[in-house]
Amino acid sequence: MRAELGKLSLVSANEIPIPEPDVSAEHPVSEHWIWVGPHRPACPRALVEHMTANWQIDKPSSEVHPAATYNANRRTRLGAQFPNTTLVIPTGNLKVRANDTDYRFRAGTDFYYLTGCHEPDCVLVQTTDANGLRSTLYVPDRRDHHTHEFFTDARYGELWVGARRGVSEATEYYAIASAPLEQLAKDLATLDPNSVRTVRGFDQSVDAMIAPHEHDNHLSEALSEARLVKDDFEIAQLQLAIDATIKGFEDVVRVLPAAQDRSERVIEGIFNLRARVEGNDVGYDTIAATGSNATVLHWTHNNGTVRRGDMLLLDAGVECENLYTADVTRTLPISGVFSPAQRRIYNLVLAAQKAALAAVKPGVAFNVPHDAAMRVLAQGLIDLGILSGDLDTTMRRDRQLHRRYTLHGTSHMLGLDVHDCAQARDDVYRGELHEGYVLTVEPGLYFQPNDLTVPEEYRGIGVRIEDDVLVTAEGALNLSRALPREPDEVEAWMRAIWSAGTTDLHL
Ligand SMILES: [Mn+2]
Repeated sequence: MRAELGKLSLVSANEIPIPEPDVSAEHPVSEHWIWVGPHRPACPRALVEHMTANWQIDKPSSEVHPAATYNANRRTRLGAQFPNTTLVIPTGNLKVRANDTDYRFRAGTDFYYLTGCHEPDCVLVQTTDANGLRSTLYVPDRRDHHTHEFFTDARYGELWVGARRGVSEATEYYAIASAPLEQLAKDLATLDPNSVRTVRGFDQSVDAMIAPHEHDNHLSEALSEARLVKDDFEIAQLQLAIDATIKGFEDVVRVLPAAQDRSERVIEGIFNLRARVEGNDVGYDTIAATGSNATVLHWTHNNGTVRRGDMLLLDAGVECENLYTADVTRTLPISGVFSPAQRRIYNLVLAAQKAALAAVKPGVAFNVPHDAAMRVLAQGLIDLGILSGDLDTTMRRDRQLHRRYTLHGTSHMLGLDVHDCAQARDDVYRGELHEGYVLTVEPGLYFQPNDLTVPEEYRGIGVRIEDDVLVTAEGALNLSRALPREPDEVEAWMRAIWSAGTTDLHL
């Protein structure tokens, strides 16, 4: 992709006449001009020469990615599952948000799990055969000062978007053999199509290079299932993300008085600010739902008004630099004190969560904590007069009337993705829990504001309590336990933050 810059000397201003641009996509260069794209004026060759010369070259860094050893082990384990096969795992491409601006790029999870690489367009290719495992990371050529794209390409040019790692830098940093992406199609063409599997749907150009195979899904299943058990690095990263999330919840409480009578977006903004301030991002759109918006499970409009007598359901998670995300929910009284009705429903959900948490341990089926939570909630709904009949009838597989108010499952896996390991086979995902799994425990009750089966005092109340739990050898460790859950503790925690003084954010 280098511009063919012949050996021309700079042209002095009084040497006229220079011919008008006569370049095009078909004839991209001429003696005096270089074509740089549609709707763009041709670029003077003299400027290209000036812009691409006399830059100091930094000494290569010897830094290595903190997870490089873990990534190599993951590639080895994956390769062992696919003998005599080439696996092609793309990260995906930039996606247009509007016209010529893209969304912030977030690496494909499977690709990232095996490489630690954040750059768009890259592709991991690994082959296991009689000679063992060979992995190659295909990375795009740099758009540095060796090409006019350095300053003429606003999407990739390094003067526009910053330097990134090319082949030699990637080899060093990710501790993996690397090759130019531009060589990928040629290399894949030499392979027997029957021996290639890929993860489809991330990169159209890679999908087009590889004939579909009936067992392509085995690769994404294997990758999701490999991620079920978290290694030490992953558990530490999840704890970092959770700790940063707890700070965000504290920030939200701190500004809650200032957010009253304002939009829920004040709350969303404060949580997300904490994520950004610490060099992180959010793992999913923050749900900042007050009042009856809390009964909308994925309320991300966050445009309701924060009112003193209501509760705030805040479902938010920081995604750390290495892409592991927290997923935590607390339901807080905006005034700092639960009303009796709010407290009654809150305590019911808390009892369900405790029942579920107590059930998490190795060897039990994925559904056991959920069933424990649902029995508590269903009994509570009967006690409140919302459901009639006895518990066993309510819980019967062919009845399940409590689900009008509980709405969702109690747990999902958590890791690089907020809903992690989603491509795992169902009998594996929903099979027994094992040491090293990380899952959420998040029962809820949701009384729609117009639900005529619910006593009026509870209509519009939505409560969810969500923690992130590591399955240990003996049982479970609640990684988000530092965030208060007991209603008295929640109220005391809010009081303590407020009595320490609110920050003046000029909201
Ligand atoms: Mn969740």
